[in-house]
Amino acid sequence: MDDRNNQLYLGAGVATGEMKRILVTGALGQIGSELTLELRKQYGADNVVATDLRNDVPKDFAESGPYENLDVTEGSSLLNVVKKHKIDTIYHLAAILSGVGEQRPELAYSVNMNGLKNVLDVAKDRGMARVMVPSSIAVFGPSTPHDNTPQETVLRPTSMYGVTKVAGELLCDYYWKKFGLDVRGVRYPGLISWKTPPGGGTTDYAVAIYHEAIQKKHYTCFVKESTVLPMMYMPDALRAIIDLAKADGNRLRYRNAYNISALSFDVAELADSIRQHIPEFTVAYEPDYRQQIADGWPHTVDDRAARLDWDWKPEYDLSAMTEDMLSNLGRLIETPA
Ligand code: VAH
Repeated sequence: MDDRNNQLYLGAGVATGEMKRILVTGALGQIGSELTLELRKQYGADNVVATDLRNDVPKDFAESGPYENLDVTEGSSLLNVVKKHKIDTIYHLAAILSGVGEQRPELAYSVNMNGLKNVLDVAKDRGMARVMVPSSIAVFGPSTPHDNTPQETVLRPTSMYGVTKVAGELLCDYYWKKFGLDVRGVRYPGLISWKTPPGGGTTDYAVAIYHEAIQKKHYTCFVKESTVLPMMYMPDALRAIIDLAKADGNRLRYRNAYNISALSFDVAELADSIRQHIPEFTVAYEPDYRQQIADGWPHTVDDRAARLDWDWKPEYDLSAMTEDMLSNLGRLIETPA
C-alpha cells in the first residue's frame, strides 16, 4: 500500500481531508452523467472515475475520462476499483428511483441499502475524505406537513424508495457519529435536465413533457393537473451537491440530509411556461400508480438550514428553466417534419 493510501488508511474514520481522486457511482444516470462532467471540469478528467452497471457507455462520455463497469451491491468489486484508482472521495448516485422502486421493491432495497452500506464501509475503512450521498424529498410521507416542509419533521414515507432514503439518511448519520466518516447529502426535489432521459422516478413527467412538447406538441401526463411538487433544474442541483462537498464541515448542523429548494409548480403552470414558446401545446391527464407517491410528497420545502450553513441559493426559475430546456432539446431532437 503506497504511502498516500497508508496515510489515508491510518486516518480511517477521521479523515475529512482534501478531495483529489473522485469516484462517481451511477455515473450514467440523470444526475451522474452531468455531475461527472462537471467534476472533471473542476478536478481534472483523470481524477474523476465514472462507474455504472451499464456497458453501453456513450462515446463522448467514454472519451471524457476513466470509466469502470461496477455493481455497487458487490462490495469486493467496489473495493477493487477504489484501490486501483486510489479514490479518496465518493459521490454515490447509484439508486433505484421511486417509480421503478414500487414495481421492483426487492431490487430497490438491494441497490439502495446494500449498495450504500458497501460504499460507507469502503470509505470508512480507507479513511476517505468525503462521501456524498443524495437523499430526496421522498423521505417525506403523507403525515409530513406538505407546505414549507421543515428540515426536522416526520419521516414516514409509503414508497420503498422513500423507506430506503430514510434508512439511508440514518445510516449516513451513524457512520458520521460512530466513525467520523465525513458523509454529506441533500434532499433533492424532482430534477429536470435535457442531457439524459429521466431515470424511472415519479417526477419524470416534468422532463418527458418537454420532449413531447417539441416532438408531438402534446403530452399525456401520469399525474393530475393540480399536482404540485418541488423541482430543480440540473445546473442548480449539481452546484448544490458540489458546494456542500466543499463547505466548511464545522458549519454543518446536519449531515444527511439538507432540505434544498428551488421551484414548486403544478403541471398546469409547467404547461403554461411551455406554451410561451409552443402556443399549440396541449396536455391530457391519465394518473397512474405514481399519483399516490406524488400525493405523499411536499408541495414546498423549507431550506433555510442549507442557506445558512453552506450558502445554498438556486439560480433558475421556471421560465429560465423552460427556455433553456426547449432551446437545448430543440437542438437535440429532430422535430417532426
Ligand atoms: C423520483 N426523481 O422521482 C426522483 C426523486 C423527488 C423525486 O427522488 O423518484
